[in-house]
Amino acid sequence: MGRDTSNQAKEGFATRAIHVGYRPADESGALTPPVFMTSTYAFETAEAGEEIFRGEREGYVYGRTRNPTQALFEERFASLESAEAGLAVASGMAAISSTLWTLLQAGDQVVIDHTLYGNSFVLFVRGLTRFGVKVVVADFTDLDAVEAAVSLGAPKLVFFESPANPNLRIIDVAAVGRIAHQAGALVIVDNTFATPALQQPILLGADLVVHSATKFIGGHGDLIAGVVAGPRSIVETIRRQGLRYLTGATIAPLTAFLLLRGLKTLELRMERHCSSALAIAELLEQHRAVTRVSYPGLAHSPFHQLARRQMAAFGGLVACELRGGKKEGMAFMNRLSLVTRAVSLGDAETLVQHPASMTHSTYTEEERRKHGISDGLIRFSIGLETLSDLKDDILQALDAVQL
Ligand code: 4LM
Repeated sequence: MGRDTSNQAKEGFATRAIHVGYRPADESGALTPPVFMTSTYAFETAEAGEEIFRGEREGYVYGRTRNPTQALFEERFASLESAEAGLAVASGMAAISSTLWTLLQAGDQVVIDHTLYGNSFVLFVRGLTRFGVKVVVADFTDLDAVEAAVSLGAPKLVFFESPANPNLRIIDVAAVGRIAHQAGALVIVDNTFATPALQQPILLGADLVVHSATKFIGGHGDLIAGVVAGPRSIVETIRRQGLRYLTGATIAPLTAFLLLRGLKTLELRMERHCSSALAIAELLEQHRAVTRVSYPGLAHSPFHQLARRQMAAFGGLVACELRGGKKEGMAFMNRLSLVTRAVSLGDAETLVQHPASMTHSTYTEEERRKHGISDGLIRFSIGLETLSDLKDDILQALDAVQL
């Protein structure tokens, strides 16, 4: 499915999202690349099979590790992340766990930011710790704290999200990267909230990027998938170990096809997610029922300047707290009628959820308090609906909150 790639570095993001790796003439003329629904691949001869297994010859072996539809998505996605190579897997958690199982062993130390998606957090602090990995948790918005944390041992890797789930803290990717690299650690960034349309961590100094492709990359709330991108040698090691025999968390060919479809409109969708999110953040801020709004696009956000430096726009998620707290927040959520009460994000539909009892319920109450995930926090994933309809729904629900 090769396409002349000599021009690709010069082509724009949306062009690459639509064209990298395939042109109709490569196949039957079909505008859209085929979906290869196959579990195994024929070897031309027994010897050819042997050579492919030994890595002496290019070729597909078995569907657990590679499929042509998946390979096309991986090539295209790597181009968008400015990475050498990509690996698509069954979920965001599969991307993270396949990566960590490959890179870590008992006795290693890692340093993580103190707000991560709830299941990423417990994978580190209650999963990997069972197998002898030491996990140091620090507030990555404080570079002195990062410095202190990496100097506690010789960390193998640092891991963080920016914007971070659920409260949209922004981490200085370049600065954390410098500190981590000085300590000899690999830098892994979960880029789910930004997507490569808004931020390319590898250009800022990160080594590896991981994603829940379930979210904005798929973009339509109809699949579960994950991606890793970075240097070819590391990504292929994750495929040969993490995916092949440590997790076996293979992406389905049809899901890879849907991700290719999602990529075509990613830049366009992100523009709408971001402009509507800013408008909703401003609307929330002006309402007397709201005590706090977290959105890096607001000029007075403590993260605004940093976000402007490292992101093209500020993302589709907005978090807020209501006067009173959790009870009023829940009542507000129950009043919404167009906005859907659901976890996940990045869909066409606007979603709202309560992190303390939902996506971040894996944290203990004390961890949530220490890590700044308040009980009253409400998180919106702003969708693609007509903005005035979203505003009307949110306003009527805020007006109904009893203060
Ligand atoms: C949610 N998030 O927040 P899969 N990394 C980040 C995430 O937000 C998520 C994953 C990885 C939510 C799911 C319910 C920053 C998930 C995990 O769900 O395994 O594709 O991704 O609402």
